[in-house]
Amino acid sequence: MASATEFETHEYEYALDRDCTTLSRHVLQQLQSFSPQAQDISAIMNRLALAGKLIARRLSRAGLMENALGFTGEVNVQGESVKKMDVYANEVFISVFKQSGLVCRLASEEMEKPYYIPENCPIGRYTLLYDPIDGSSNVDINLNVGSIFSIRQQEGDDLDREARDLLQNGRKQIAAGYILYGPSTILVYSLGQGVHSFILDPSLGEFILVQENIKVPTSGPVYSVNEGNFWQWEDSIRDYVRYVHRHEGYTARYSGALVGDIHRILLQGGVFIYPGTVKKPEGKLRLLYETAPLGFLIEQAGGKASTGTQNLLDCVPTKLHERTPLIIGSAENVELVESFIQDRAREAAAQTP
Ligand code: P6P
Repeated sequence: MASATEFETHEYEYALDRDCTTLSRHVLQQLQSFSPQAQDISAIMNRLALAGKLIARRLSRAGLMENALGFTGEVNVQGESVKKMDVYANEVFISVFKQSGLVCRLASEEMEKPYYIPENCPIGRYTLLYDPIDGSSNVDINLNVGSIFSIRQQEGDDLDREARDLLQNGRKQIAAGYILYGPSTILVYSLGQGVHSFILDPSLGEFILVQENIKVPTSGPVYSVNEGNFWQWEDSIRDYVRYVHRHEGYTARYSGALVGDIHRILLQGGVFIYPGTVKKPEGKLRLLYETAPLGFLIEQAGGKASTGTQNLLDCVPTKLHERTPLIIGSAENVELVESFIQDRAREAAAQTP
């Protein structure tokens, strides 16, 4: 029962109102409409929330369960060893969206080809692209991992198994976001009208709004990169890392799981870099369900996302699992990295006969 003081100071009303700003309500507020598409997006976001709850529950119990952790012994289309949690999370998304009636096609890091849900196609003209568990190497050591998602309109012919309509730039995304499984489970999303975060309240089973219109600081102290790859990088990235080593005010943070590293940058500022290497100029991260959704979010939060030479949201993939280098975060920090790339490019041009 609220005390008289709480009533007088309206803390009670605030707390109740906050607890009632759930994800589905927020999406409809965002779209300021109850149109069929608004209701579709709200329902899709609700299904994503359900997937997040199921995965969060599994993660919290995995260490106590037989056969929940460790590797399956399989290798996925990325050439990466598959964790049991990768398979579970991928199946969760399929199951949750099969029942949704809303999504016609799922494209996942874990599946070579898109997964069609034909019974949904006449109604749900949407494709969900996702990385079910990003950073799964962290799962067995109880460190944070994440899910990344992107929603696009289904434009292609449903029988087009090459999904050529997905091979468009990141500005075609209707919505994008991530779920961070950490000390609490956080869902961050954007419909193109700002970036907003929700925390899962297990006692309610709801994601409750905690921050609206998040803005990434224009600059920040953090640089997040795996310096173990230093000698595989182009000279320009090495130049940048030498610069931050020699200048005050920088600090290195790198968790090995993209979503947690991006969430830190979103809130505290700085830059995350996963560059290409001399041998693999395209880098490691995948465009359609990793770098493009995160680029969409960070740009919505006032930051920048780049391949180093191109705005990331302008990248047009030639294949579903296309990879791109990623430089993402505070505008000033991203521009500083890009300046080293431009300097080296000018030097190279000047030496070209
Ligand atoms: P590295 C995880 O495998 C992942 O895709 C991202 O979550 C993470 O940022 C990156 O790869 C880590 O890669 O080469 O530094 O171990």
